[in-house]
Amino acid sequence: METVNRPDEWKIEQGLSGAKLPFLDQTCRDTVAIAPAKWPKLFKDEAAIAAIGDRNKLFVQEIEGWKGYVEWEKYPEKKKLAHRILTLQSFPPNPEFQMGAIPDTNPVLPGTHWKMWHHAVGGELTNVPEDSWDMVLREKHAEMLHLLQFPYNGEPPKRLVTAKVITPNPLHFVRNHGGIPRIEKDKWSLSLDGLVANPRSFTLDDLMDEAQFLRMEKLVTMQCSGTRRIEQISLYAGQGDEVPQAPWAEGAIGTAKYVGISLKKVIKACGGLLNGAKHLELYGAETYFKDNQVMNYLVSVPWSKVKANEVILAWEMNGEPLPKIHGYPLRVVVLGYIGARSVKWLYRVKAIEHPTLAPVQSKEYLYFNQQIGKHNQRPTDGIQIQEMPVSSAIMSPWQRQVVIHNGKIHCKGWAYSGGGRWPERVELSADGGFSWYAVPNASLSTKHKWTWRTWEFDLPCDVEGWVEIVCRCWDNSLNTQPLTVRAAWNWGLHVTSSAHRIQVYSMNKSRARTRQRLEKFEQTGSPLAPLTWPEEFQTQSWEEYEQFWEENDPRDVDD
Ligand SMILES: Nc1nc2c(c(=O)[nH]1)N[C@H]1C(S)=C(S)[C@@H](COP(=O)(O)O)O[C@H]1N2
Ligand SMILES: [Mo]
Repeated sequence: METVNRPDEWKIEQGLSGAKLPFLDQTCRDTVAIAPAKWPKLFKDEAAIAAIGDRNKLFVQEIEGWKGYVEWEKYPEKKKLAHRILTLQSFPPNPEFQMGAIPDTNPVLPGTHWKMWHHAVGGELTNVPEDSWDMVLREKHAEMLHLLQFPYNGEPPKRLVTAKVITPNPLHFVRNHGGIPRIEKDKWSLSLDGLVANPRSFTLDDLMDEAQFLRMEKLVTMQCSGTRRIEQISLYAGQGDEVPQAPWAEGAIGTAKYVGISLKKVIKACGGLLNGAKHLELYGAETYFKDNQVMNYLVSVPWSKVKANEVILAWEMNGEPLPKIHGYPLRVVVLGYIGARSVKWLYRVKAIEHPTLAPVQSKEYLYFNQQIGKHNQRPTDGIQIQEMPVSSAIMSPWQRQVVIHNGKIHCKGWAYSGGGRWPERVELSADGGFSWYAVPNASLSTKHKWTWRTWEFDLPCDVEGWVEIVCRCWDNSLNTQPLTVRAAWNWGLHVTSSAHRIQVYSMNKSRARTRQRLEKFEQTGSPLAPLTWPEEFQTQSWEEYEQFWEENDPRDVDD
């Protein structure tokens, strides 16, 4: 007899290949299995695309010296042409990783769609994917974990996330929604328009004129609201935002000293806002794609935030001009808000009445409640994420790591709170969150209003075997973190702010028997790692075994 099941049947039944699992529709008299769709055959209407015109003329560099910048917001007609080109053809799927295996590669995900969309629109965007990757290799550290090659999303490895309180520029995480424009500083200018009294534009020299604008220097932690998303993905698949749900670990956070000026002062220099202006729409120069539409990267921040001098226009990062990948020549830094509002490659600020309708603001970076999913979500069901809640993470040891210790496991990590709150206390537990130890103040880095605190701690752990180490933070408002990922899970896969849990195998060498056993491994040359390698020696002599039963009651008794 031959087996008739598909070879991966067992994995499918066990939910290990979730994307291949049929849906069960139990709403009819007989249950119907809905098989996963196959990606449709690709099509491309070459003739219709050619008829639209010469893409090298249609989609040109808007301003000389601004490589990779195509202006879309001013030209609705041009947007329509790009949309038509994108709908006259189809594209292959991105790899499934939320309900399947994550590739063993670095870059982890290639961003197939995004590369092809750029190539399809062509013109100035033709070389953007390749150009941007070159820039990554030039500006970032050789040990970066490239989660998504294009648009580039990368974080430092855990070992380096908190190695320094101030993150060196090459190690600062990067989160892009498109390419990396290359703008010459002397050709750059910023325009302010919309509901301002006197619309005008500024060169970088204008903004750097200290007689006009007071310099600001701030130490700021920037956190992407996708930080630690992998914990939500590992639990359940979700939508995330459009850029293939970058499977961030704990490294989408970094701290830098920025130099610049307050956006409020620049608005003042334009004669202030007109009546009704409540939001500032911020424009980034690269091209973003959503639903076959092209656009520039747009978000908005409330005037109240700007008025408090908490929105900075920055040109310097850790004593250097902004790296190109971080927004050169000028970016926004919004203190205490999610990274998404800190627009890079800023070229325009427009005063408007309401939060922008641009999709990054209105359809992404939303925090849904748990009854909201793919089949009932509306953008208005989500809270637009601005300030991040209090959070923390363990950077050492790692999930599933075996730790040999003398009764205390040495742990390292970070803690952060948004909105100008800061970590007051960091606590760790070695028993899944039953008993907690506070990290002494001396083991936490200095407090600042807008930054994280890094920490180290020797966590008492008596037991042998698998333990769950948990970390949580209390901020200065005494907010703390939900205890489980499930409690914070949401369809958008944002704001993974639950207490950080890792499972670690504890080998406690302060116990005589463990110490002796470790010596035995050494004497016999029996490999210690991996944990599952069988011991190559007896763990008890027969004499000891028999002696035990002589001294103790037998296993079973007769009456
Ligand atoms: N123009 C532009 N600005 C942007 C983005 C972008 O894709 N384009 N990404 C935002 C997001 S989501 C984050 S988390 C931060 C990341 O900043 P970094 O790449 O300098 O670390 O930039 C924000 N500013
Ligand atoms: Mo982000």
